[in-house]
Amino acid sequence: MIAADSPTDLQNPPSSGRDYAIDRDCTTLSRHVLEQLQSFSPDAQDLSALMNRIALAGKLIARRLSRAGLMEGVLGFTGDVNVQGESVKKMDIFANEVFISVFKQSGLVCRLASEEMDDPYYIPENCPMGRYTLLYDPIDGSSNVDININVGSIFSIRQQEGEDTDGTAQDLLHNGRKQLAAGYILYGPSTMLVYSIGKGVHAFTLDPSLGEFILSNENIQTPEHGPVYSVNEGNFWQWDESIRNYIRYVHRHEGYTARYGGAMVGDFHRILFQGGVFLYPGTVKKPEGKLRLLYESAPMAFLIEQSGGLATTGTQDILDAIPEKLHARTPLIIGSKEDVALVKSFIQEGARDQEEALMAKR
Ligand code: FBP
Repeated sequence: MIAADSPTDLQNPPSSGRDYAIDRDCTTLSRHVLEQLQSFSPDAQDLSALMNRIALAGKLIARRLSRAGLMEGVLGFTGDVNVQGESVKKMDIFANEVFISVFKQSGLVCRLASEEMDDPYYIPENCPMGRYTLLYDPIDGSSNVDININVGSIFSIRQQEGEDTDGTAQDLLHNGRKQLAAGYILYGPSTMLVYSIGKGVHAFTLDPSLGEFILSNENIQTPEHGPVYSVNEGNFWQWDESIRNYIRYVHRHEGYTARYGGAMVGDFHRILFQGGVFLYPGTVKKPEGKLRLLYESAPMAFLIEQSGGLATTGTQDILDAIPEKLHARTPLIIGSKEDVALVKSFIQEGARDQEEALMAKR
């Protein structure tokens, strides 16, 4: 079996090719979770089954996306506005319902909270024995859906603490280190599922002929530095001077290249494997930024810390940030250690300049 402590190059199998290929083809997600936990305990079985249900949701959404252009009434807007104040896409609602459906009759997840629902959704038949809460963004990169550019689903699993009798999910308002597992599904040329249970980051590729997610990259390590910077420069004049100075720096220095796909999952996926930094800073209008902490930024921060990278709000690690409400937003700077540290140095310098300017006024 594949050694868990070394990034295994799964494209160049060891000598006993035949056994290895069979073994690789049998390394499904649920099996990999159990191997990671090295246990068949009820908790391990539950987490493995939970991940398998997320994989099923991914397959159902991938199938819909792959045929959306040939089907009536699948693309476009619903005409509604969600709790974020954003116009809702039909695919957002479809994907949201899929995640709810796959957990029905599971006894696993009692409560689901998503970008598309004002309040958490309870699956009565799973409560109270279902001790897990699933937080998710059913379609990340919604602006890409109607033009067939990659999108994703982001998920985070937490233990339910307490009864949450008033349904306000106060027990979820804790930092990201409380996550038991996190990951995303990328709907791109191939469909990939990337996850972590706190034991490294691993990627699975959907094999349509098997209908199974098969292990394709194990123990992914994000390079210390990468040439890519990924940010919507259209917001340049809305940013704090320190972020503008960082962008001016990469514009003036060799070796940097811009990549921004409009879906954080896709931009993050590139950086996870090839290094670099993704930024969605706060703006004058939205100092707290755009991306949601509990089901967008915290799951990605959980992954990047496991792959050797960093994730910050600019002033604290994303995994230490505590949301004041379910749909709280946060500025996000995430990626390779050196590149995130460079952005932070500009922010700290900016803070020092502001401090000195204030002192000078006194
Ligand atoms: P959604 O989850 O509503 O799609 O919002 C998140 C997101 O689409 C990210 O995936 C992406 O990085 C960002 O918003 C794009 O925002 P903008 O269009 O302002 O650059």
